[in-house]
Amino acid sequence: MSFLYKADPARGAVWAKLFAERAPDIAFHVWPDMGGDPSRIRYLAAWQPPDDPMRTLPNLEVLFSVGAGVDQFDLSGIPQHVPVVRMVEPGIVEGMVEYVTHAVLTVHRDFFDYAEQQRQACWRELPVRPAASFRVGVLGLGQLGTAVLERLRVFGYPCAGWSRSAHRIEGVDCYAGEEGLDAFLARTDILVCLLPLTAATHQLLDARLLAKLPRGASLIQTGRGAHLVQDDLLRLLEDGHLRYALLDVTTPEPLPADHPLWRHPRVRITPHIASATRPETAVESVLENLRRHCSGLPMIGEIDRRRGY
Ligand code: NDP
Ligand code: OXD
Repeated sequence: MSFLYKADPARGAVWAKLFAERAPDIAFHVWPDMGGDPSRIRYLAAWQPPDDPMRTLPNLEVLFSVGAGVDQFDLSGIPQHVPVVRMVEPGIVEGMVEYVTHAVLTVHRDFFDYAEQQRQACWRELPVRPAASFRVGVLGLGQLGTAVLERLRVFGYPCAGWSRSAHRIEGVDCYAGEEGLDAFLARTDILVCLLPLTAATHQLLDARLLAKLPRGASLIQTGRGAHLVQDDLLRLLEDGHLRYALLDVTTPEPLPADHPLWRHPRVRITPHIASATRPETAVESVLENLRRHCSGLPMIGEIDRRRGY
């Protein structure tokens, strides 16, 4: 059986080494090398599949995303009989927990103000507010949102989450669906977006939604750029409704050098690095799914095409 990897070639080389150690019977290729015969490729792990994927790989059986999201795929070119699997693996979870924890602490412990004070060589203590006074709310209770909340809870932040279907997480107030959204927003001082990008979540974070947060709330955006209406964010930051925004994803990526978000004093931007798949654990997860696929079992992370995630 042949497996094709089509994403960052340096990471591909690490995957190749891990496959050689852990599954030497699988012929592993890194795009554009397809082992001379593309019709032998049965499995593809990609960030972007090749154009016209089924013409290029006529015997493809499974499409794996090398990331947690699948919104980068044009699913109209992938026939229904080819399952699409997002990345579920502990490495990507750990990275996101670290990023969001740092972002929440940045807001809570006044690191925006201290950075400004440092620019002015100003040595001034600000009052420390307890974690209990920052209510954190996470949009999305999947592998990432749940892990983030479980960690933040330990710091003493009052924690809540919002999802499409009802969830129960110890120590976290769970809200669901449109009917739960307003109450969730009204109790949230630090909003974290960890939703997948779908037709239902595209531009969800607009002025109407963000205005439902309490005055002085902050946004941590680690989902996808297209969740957020950036002009609305700028307006709400200007009129003081929102205090800070920490953005790991933007529209477009990279954000153009002259975009006003870059220089906004209450915005922090990182270049889509909140978390990434870790090859060691990702390969383990893909190999487990290959075993499941070969035994006719459902794979972990298989997406539901009607929902889009
Ligand atoms: P999951 O599929 O595990 O979880 C998605 C969650 O979002 C689920 O709880 C789901 O609800 C909820 N959801 C989806 N649609 C809606 C909706 N319309 N209304 C309410 N809730 C909804 O995804 P992951 O946790 O693995 O990843 C989430 C996203 O994080 C990725 O899709 C990607 O966009 C982003 N990401 C960003 C990275 C970065 O570096 N910036 C890195 C990795 C991921 P339910 O539980 O009811 O199904
Ligand atoms: C992902 C990402 O979806 O890195 O994994 O954004």
